[in-house]
Amino acid sequence: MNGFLGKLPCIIRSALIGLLFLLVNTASADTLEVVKKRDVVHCGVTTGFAGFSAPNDKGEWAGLDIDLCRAIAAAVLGDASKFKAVPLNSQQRFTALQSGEIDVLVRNTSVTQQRDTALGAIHAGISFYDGQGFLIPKAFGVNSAKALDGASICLQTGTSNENTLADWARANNITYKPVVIEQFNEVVNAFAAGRCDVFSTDAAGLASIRVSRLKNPDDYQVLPEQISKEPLGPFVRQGDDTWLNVVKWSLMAMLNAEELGVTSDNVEAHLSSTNPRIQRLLGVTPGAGANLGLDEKWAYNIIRQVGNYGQSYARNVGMDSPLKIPRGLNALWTDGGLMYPLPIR
Ligand SMILES: N[C@@H](CCC(=O)N[C@@H](CS)C(=O)NCC(=O)O)C(=O)O
Repeated sequence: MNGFLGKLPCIIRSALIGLLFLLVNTASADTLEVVKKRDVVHCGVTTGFAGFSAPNDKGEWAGLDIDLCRAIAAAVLGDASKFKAVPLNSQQRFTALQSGEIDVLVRNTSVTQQRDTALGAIHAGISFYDGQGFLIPKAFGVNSAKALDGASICLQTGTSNENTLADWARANNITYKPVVIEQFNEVVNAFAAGRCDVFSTDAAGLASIRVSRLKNPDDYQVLPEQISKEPLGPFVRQGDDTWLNVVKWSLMAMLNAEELGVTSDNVEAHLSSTNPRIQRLLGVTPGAGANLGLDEKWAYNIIRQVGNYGQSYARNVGMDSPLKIPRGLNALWTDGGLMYPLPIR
């Protein structure tokens, strides 16, 4: 089957595998029960993208996406460390979800109509709003993406970046030479060695590559334009609404906690809060946990062990991190951003 599938274009291959998966698995889809029995969440992440999912100095996986893996583990198993990071390159990620190798894909993955429908996958919220951009050596001497006509552009196989760039170039009458490489390390090395003029992927990813992968970050710049919307979020398998809810509401718990000013440091004190919203979030007033098939301390455990969304953002990609990405669209709606936590009631 691999030989036959291997000859098909990537999207058709993924769609076929998705269909096969759905036919085989619809009846037995109960990821929550599987995870509870296994006592560990299998979380699909990148092969190493600093700020989002990468091993830190101590060799432990860390990042904004990893914090969501940890949050799901805390909600379901009461212990944020009970997750296994399964590193996947861009090309492998949906197949790993379809085959059951992972329970959830938490990796800078853009929600698109095709991915949300035809691959047997469905998104469970947006954890980071991004847009596709361009990283160039300053010596290249341009300040606008429109000046990239004729450039060679490095991209990774299996990303939405390939099609988005092609659409944008066509619409703007720009020609370019795509240099498409499957493994992330190899794309970075190709760019660093000057085998392409430009690297194009999500802007936050480019900020991460610039700071963590290039020898002299100051010799490079991310161009100001973004050519697309890239709403990044976790994906689960279609047909498993209970698990979809667990993942979705774990993210919502982190956002609600930020909105309510509940942090990992003050959550203990908030247990005696008289605010009914905080009482429901922390399980002091029961109900939300039972609705999800979880312990009433599900959100308390997330906040205590992982923190709220703002804390996770600041330490991984924001001002307390090397990336220093402003909150921008990822600020709460009350601060002019798009993060609008759905109410827990
Ligand atoms: N958001 C885009 C791009 C995400 C993506 O996969 N980016 C590449 C960087 S070019 C990546 O994260 N690679 C890491 C890896 O393969 O481990 C998508 O969902 O396709």
